[in-house]
Amino acid sequence: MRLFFALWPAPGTAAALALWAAKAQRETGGRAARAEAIHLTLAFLGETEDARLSAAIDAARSVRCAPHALPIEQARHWKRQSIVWVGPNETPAPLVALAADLKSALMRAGFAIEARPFEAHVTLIRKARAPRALPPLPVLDWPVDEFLLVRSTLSNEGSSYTILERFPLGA
Ligand code: 2AM
Repeated sequence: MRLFFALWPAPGTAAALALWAAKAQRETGGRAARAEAIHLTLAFLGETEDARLSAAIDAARSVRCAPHALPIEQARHWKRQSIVWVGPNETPAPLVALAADLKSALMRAGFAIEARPFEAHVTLIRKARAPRALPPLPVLDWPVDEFLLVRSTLSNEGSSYTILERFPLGA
């Protein structure tokens, strides 16, 4: 199974982001994310044996984090990855801690998590050319009160995602 941990926006926020992505895509070409596929990756496990699923769930259950908000304040194009993403100007401290604690717990459980630092970003367009300008972002509300373990299935139409487990954040 191809697995990752992520934050998922509420349907209204996802719809607003998808609408923005469709507008931005006129500038950049490429493939805009479907509303139901929009997420922020916290930790990417990649191909994982079925037998290791419960170890990943136990590791995630050990993580503590206060609920907070994810501000969506900037939209950027990354040339190297050819993506357009949106995210906060500065990653909120609780989210930095959540990603770091999750990564540590997963590593202690024997998962090989990549060393590259966490950069909170929500990919909205893939295979995107550099835009002259991106449309202004709408005002969005993305409360972070849980994180998810998600299975990614690749197909010709792109990735589809199945939520395997939810981890509520407590105070
Ligand atoms: P991306 O949006 O920056 O491409 C599901 O595939 C999620 O996991 C995507 O959000 C993707 O991030 C991330 N992802 C895919 N492959 C990855 C990898 N090899 N390392 C880290 N994150 C990855």
